[in-house]
Amino acid sequence: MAIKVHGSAFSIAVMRVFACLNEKGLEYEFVRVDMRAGEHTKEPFLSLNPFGQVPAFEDGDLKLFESRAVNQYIAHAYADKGNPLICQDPRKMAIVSLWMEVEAQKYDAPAAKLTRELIIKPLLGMSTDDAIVEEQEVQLAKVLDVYEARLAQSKYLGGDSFSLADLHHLPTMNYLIGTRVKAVFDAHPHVSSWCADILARPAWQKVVAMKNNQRL
Ligand SMILES: N[C@@H](CCC(=O)N[C@@H](CS)C(=O)NCC(=O)O)C(=O)O
Repeated sequence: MAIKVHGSAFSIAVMRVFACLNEKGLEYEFVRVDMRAGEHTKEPFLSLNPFGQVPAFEDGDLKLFESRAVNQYIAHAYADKGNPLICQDPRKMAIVSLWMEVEAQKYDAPAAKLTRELIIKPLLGMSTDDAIVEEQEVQLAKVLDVYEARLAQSKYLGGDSFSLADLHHLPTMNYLIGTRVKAVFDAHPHVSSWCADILARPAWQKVVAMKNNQRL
């Protein structure tokens, strides 16, 4: 199998890449990195990602890291496979790119901090910092106010069809919907319907099933 994803099935960035590969119907090998043992901070992993973060990705002799860049590669290289995740039309693609940037620059910071406090820290036996949670819920709500207006006009963030712009939200969304932060999503009806729609995608459900079958 030519495609390999190195990481932990619990990692939001790794799950983002799995979601993309599943949408494309591609086969891949999952190479588990034991993060609790610090394998991501040592060789041979550092040769794949010198920043010591998962995922690392290989497609034959092509080696990549940074989940969003990996997904753009997959969407372009395998454009003719599975579900389309990008647009050929430059004007339509510009809108998809815009919302991919919004996810990375605006949504991800509060969503990832909340995921860390409410999911990852408890999984690692650490205590949640409630002050951070309260502060980041306010930040997330402000971002979702903008999403609510967008999704009142457009079925998906990037346009009429599901794209990478939506997909990139799935891991944090999936984790947070199972926490008190669900109330923040639910306060935005169009956002809430969009979440239910994209979380139900078979490609995403396969990612969840894979995580649930793995040890930390
Ligand atoms: N921007 C990177 C973020 C990667 C990242 O933060 N990975 C986390 C797991 S979700 C990690 O490896 N954390 C361990 C560390 O930073 O030491 C991407 O999207 O790939």
